[in-house]
Amino acid sequence: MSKDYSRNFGRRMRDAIRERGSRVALALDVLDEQEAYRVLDAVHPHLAAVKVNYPLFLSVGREAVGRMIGRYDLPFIGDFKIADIDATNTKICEIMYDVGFDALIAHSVVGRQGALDAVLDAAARHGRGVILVTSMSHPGAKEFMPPYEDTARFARELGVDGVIAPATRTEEVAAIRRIVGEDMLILSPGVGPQGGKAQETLDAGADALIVGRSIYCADDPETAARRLAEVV
Ligand code: BMP
Repeated sequence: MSKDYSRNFGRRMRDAIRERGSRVALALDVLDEQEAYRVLDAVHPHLAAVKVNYPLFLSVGREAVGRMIGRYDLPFIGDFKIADIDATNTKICEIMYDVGFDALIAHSVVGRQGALDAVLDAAARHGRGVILVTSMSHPGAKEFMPPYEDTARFARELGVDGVIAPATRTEEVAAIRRIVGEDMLILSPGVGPQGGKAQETLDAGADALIVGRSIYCADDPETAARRLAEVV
């Protein structure tokens, strides 16, 4: 077991889902600041969280992302799929929690000793969350990644706040829910262009959907986000 750390992020996400009546986390993979604000201003009332990945972070930089996080009363998740040795992971986490992310996504495949322990320790120092990838939504996830039963058990052992499980294979979402229990968040990407269906994914046990292109590429992002938020 790793050091105990606050489970505030799980609570914060579940509060946001309840209070905002939405199970949608926006994957804000746009490439400029103006576009990011155009989308966020239109859709934020229909969101439970925002996820920022390399495309936006590398395009606009950390100061701009920090300002964005400060402007919306929503949990922000940093999706940098942290997967390095401890010394490097510590630096990445210190930077990203300082930027203001409420939780960071890490890969499970690097293991705990000399890798994820550093992520959990940084989360504990900052009182923030860690979300572990158990299984990915693309077809190639079946080529080399470990069995999802093993990564889900590992997530439970580590006591992370949540896991990523694929909306494109809802039988995995259901199995991962059985393994991780009811307390742990399951966030599921893959709805829309990747082929996953919102209702099926929530029915399988996901707490929230991670949705990008179906919202920010829509002619009317506000309507797209509202309709997704109506799926419960
Ligand atoms: P979209 O809805 O546009 O397919 O975006 C999905 C988002 O979720 C992207 O940010 C992608 O990097 C992320 N993601 C994914 O699609 N599958 C995974 O298994 C894990 C992810 O983080």
